[in-house]
Amino acid sequence: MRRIDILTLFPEMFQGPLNESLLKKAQEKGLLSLSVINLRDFTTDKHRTADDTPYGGGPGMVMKVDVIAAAISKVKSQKSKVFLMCPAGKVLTQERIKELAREKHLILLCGHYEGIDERVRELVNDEISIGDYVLTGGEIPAMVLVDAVARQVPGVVKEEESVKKDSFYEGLLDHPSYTKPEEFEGKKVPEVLLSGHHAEIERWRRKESLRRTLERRPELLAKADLSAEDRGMVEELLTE
Ligand code: 4GO
Repeated sequence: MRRIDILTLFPEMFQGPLNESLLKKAQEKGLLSLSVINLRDFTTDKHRTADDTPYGGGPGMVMKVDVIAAAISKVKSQKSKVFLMCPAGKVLTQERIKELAREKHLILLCGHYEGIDERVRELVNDEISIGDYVLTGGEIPAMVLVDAVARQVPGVVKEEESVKKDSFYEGLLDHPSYTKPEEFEGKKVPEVLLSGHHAEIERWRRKESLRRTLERRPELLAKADLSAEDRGMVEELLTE
């Protein structure tokens, strides 16, 4: 059982996406245990102050280190890894997601407002960003991380699908998919997919996956470790 604790000033934000679809099922099946912890519960003054004005002046509020430290201490054990969701962190990749999915206990700290007290950075194992843009808080990035990690946990996504993804289509963009109708506004489903020739279908899918990666994300193709057959297909694509 993987455990993920989310520390936030806005626990209500987590009522939505994490409790639907595959993530809901994963939690029901006991594959994943998600807890959302309200940072405000760790304040000690009568106004329940979780953020304050920045020393040296300037706009906005800064989240207090003492409140965050108390929350981390409460949930942390020897098996925990603590991550701060912030735009200055390392940008998430599928590779990083797979590493995170092997951890027993993740603690995700969501900053909000202008930022967090600098001393919080010493309380975390690492800082993670979901991309090079600034958001109002780390809550949506935490949800993105939870979703991507959850689908790496065995049993969350249908087995055949996840095996394929992990071993075969590694590092490449997905092949195109089609469902009924066979023809829509003159656009037909590729013949090979209706043929029933399993080996041919697999070859076509692999080639389309390579094609798409080559066209849209050539830098991914350079990093992927391709088989001799894959490289043959790339050669074909380059001469088409
Ligand atoms: C994370 C947090 C963007 C990301 C954030 C990101 N913005 N790109 N905003 O993953 C501290 C106060 C950070 C607001 C937070």
